[in-house]
Amino acid sequence: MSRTVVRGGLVVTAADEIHADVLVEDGRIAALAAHGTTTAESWAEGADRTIDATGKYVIPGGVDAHTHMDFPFGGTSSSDTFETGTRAAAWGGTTTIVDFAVQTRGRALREGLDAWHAKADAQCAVDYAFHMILSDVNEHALKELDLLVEEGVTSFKLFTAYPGVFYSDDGQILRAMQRSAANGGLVMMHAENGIAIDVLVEQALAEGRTDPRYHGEVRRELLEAEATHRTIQLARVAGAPLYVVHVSAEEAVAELAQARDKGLNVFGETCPQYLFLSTDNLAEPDFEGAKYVCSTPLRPREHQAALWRGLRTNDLQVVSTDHCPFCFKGQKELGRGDFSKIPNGLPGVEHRMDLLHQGVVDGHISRRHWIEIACATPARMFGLYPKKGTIAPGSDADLVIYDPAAEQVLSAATHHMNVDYSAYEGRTVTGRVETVLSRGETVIDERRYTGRAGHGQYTPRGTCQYLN
Ligand code: DUC
Ligand code: ZN
Ligand code: ZN
Ligand code: ZN
Repeated sequence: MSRTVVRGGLVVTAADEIHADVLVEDGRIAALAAHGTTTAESWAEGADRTIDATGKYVIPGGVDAHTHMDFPFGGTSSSDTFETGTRAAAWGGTTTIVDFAVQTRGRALREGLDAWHAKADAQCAVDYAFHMILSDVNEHALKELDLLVEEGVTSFKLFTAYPGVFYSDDGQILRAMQRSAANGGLVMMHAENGIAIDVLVEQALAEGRTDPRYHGEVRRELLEAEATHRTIQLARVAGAPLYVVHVSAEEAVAELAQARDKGLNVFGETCPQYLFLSTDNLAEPDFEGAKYVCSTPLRPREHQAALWRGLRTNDLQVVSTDHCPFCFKGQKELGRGDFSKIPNGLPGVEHRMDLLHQGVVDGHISRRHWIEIACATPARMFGLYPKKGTIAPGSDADLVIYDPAAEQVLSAATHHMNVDYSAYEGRTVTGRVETVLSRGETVIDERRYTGRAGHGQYTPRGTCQYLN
C-alpha cells in the first residue's frame, strides 16, 4: 500500500476550509486530520512520501466540463490533441476533463463515441469523460441515447447555432429533451439563434464588414437571449433539465435567472474568457482580433460584472473553459478577409483555476465558491461526485497544492497548450499551481511535469445530481 501525506496546508473544498493534513492511500483520500494532532503525526511517520503544503492551499483537482481536444471544426481541427491538452490541463491543476464526442451527420452516435475513444484512450495525462454532440437527431439516434446514459455518457449537446453543421431545429430539440427526460440524461444547449445570425453574417460581408470584430457584432446578445429563452421553454414542455453552455450575455443570464426563480432545473455555465476578455480584444488591429473569435462571442466589458453576479447568485453554476484552440498561424488566418471563416474557439484549459483564483483575489467570489464552480459543481452536474470535485475519504486523490501568493505572467512563451498564442498574453495573475496529484500519482511536482500519457483513465459518469 502506498501512502502519501500532504502536510500543513489549508484544505479548501466547496464546503469547508480546514487546517488539516491529508492522508492518501492507494490513489484515494483516506482521511483528514488537524495539523499537529497525534493522528497526523503518526501518518507522517509511516508515509512513503510527505508533501509540505505549509502556507499553501490544498484543493481538489479541477473538473473542466467543457473541452474540445482534436475537434474538427471550421475546415480544420483544434490544435491540442488529448495528449497535449490533458498535459496542459494538469499544469493548470485540472485533473478531469469532460470532452465532446461528435456524431457525424447521417451516422450513429456509437460511431462518434468510438472515434473519440480512439483519439483519447491511452493518450491522456489526467482522467477524462465524454459528453456527446448530437448533429443529427433522428429515430435511431434517439434510441441510442438510452444506451449512452447506461454506459456513462449522460449528457448531450445540441445547437441552435451553426445551420448545416450542428444545428437542430425546435422539433429535434424537443424530441431529444423528451428522451432525456425519460432516461435521466442532461441536455446541454449552445444557445444562439444561428438562422438569424447567418442572415446578419451575409449582410455584413456584403457590406465589406469582414474584420474579426464583426463576428461579435452579428452574434447579437439578443440572439443568445432568444435561443436561451426558447430552449428553456422547450425543456419545460418536455419536462427535462437543461444546461446552457458558455453563457456570455447579461440578457441570457436574465433568462436563466427567471427560469430558476420558477424552480426549474435550468443551469448555466460561463467561461473565463467571458469574465476577463471583451469586444475590445476582438477589435485589436492587424487581424489580432481573430485570436478572440469564439462562439458565443466575447461581449462588451459591462457583461463581465453581470456574469460574476450570476455566479454569486447561483444563476450560473459552473465555469468551464470551452477549450478549443486554433493556432493564429495557418488556422485563425483562414478567416483573413472573411470573419466567418475564422475557426471559432479559444485556448484556456491551462488557466481556468488561476483565472478564477484571480476572481477570489479581486473580490468577485469567495475561496470556497472558487472550488464550488471549478470542481464540486461540475462534478455533481455531470455525475462524477464525490469521486471527483472534493477532498473527502473515499474520493480520488486528485489534489492540487496551490500557492495563493505566487505571481505569474500568462504567456504563450511559457504555457503548455499546443497553440501559438495566449488569449491572456502578458496578464499577471496572483496564485499558481505547485504540485498536482492525479489518483495519488504526482503529475506536476513543484512545477515540473512528472506525468505520462496514458495515466489518465476514462471515467464513466452517473447522471446529474441536481435534479429535483
Ligand atoms: N464555440 C466555439 O467557440 N468553439 C467550438 C464550438 C463552439 O460552439
Ligand atoms: Zn495550519
Ligand atoms: Zn458551443
Ligand atoms: Zn464548446
